[in-house]
Amino acid sequence: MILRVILVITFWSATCHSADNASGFKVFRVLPTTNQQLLQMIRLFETADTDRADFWHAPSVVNGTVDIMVAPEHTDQFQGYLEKHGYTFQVAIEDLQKLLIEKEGNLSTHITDDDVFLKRLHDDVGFHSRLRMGEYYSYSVISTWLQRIAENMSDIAQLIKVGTTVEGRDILGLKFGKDTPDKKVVVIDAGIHAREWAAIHTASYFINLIVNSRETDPQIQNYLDNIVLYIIPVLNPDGYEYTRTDKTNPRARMWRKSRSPKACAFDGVRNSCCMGVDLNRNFDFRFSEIGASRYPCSEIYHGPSAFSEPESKAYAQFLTSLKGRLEAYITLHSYSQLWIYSYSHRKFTYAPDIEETRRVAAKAVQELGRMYGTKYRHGTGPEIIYAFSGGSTDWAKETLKIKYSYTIELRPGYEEWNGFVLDKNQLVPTAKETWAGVTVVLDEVANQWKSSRIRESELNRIREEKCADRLAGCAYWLQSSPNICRVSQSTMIRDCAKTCNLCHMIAV
Ligand code: 0X9
Ligand code: ZN
Repeated sequence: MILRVILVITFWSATCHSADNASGFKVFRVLPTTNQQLLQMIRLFETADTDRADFWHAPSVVNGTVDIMVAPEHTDQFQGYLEKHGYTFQVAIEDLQKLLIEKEGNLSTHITDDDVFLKRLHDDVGFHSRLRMGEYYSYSVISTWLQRIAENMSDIAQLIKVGTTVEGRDILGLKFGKDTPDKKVVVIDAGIHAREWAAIHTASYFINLIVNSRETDPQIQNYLDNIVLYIIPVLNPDGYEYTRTDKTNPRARMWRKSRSPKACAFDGVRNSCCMGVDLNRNFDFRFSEIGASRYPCSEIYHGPSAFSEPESKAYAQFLTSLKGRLEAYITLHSYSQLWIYSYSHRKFTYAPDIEETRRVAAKAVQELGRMYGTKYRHGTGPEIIYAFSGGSTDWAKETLKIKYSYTIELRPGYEEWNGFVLDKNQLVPTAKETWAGVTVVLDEVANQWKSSRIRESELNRIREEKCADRLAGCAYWLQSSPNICRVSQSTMIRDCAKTCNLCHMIAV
């Protein structure tokens, strides 16, 4: 605590806020070369105001790069601080706003439905099912699209509402496949972090692929027949819409959290009040223990208590309602090219089925890389990136005992410094290769279910064969003591299975 206070004083004292200034944002790439520097960076990560220093790449290991976006009015001070403490660093982006204008500034802000939905040729009902990929869309366009799919393809897709956000938006998704109570369920989401647009695009691409290839692609048909698949493309629509309010202003475009009302905390120097909670720190898994902040102005603010936020609370309830059937849960983030599994709070802490988890992750990463050669690493959080608690996949793994629970960090790689503004021409390849990885998980679930069904029908066939009375007096016994099948069940399965209607219980 004392260290935290000192840090805040030495670094941020006597600064004034001019929150409207969007030019002059810099991104620093810092290299902590000693344990002490690493610890100092971690403390800064946990205490810094997003308004001043926003960590794009959290500190993880000694000699591992840390990328920090710093607001214009603090860049000199921050650079002085780094120099004073002997850090190795470089300014990776001199003027972030300039870069955003170059990359995203010419995006049209008023897209009409005709621009967005590609009309199907010879489509009599005028159903617009296809979203033009390689673009970003408002939440209202995405919502309309989901509704249209559900209305026009009710045989395979159903609109679901997971909950309502702080600002009153519906968190919508689609449920694919015919539901029967014995089918296994897979849930895929994206956009829990507002600025991770490539993840939202990837989830949308998955939906687009399913609705438009369902008649031609046997693999998609296999999924629709054998699993129930939910896709929720934007878990944090309030945050996402906020990032779209000014795409070339880093303060808006780089927003990560939800948009919950202001909360305040005294950090040793002043009482700071800020909006938003990092929803991926708000789940009830080792809440607030590590890699999360109690300061509302931090970008990793965990909120006042576990599931304090309507978004995470509703989502946890939704996932819990699938308990027992939920076989895989995948959450899409960006960036670093990582396939992460549980647990994240401490090194070498695994669920009992870690071998299977790892096997499927390794296969998925391999399959993903086969498409364009993109290299992913897999492992638990602290093994390959950093430790943190309160995340959705860890909560799901521990509480719901989900077999495959994965966080995927999409392109670009860790070493890139502008991962949140992925080049547009990378969007579709990113989504395609991710789908290739995800199909490994989907295949596991679908095939396991299929083979369990085959096994079950084979067992029934054998039972049918074996279904006979071993003794001649079964009918007579049943007549004279009507409860005998129930009372002496195990004997009767052996001797009078047919007469007692107990064939389904024959051990094979
Ligand atoms: O920190 C997060 O919530 C995620 N990373 S992101 O850059 N998209 O914000 C997930 C990190 C997963 N890593 C660990 N399990 N430590
Ligand atoms: Zn994220």
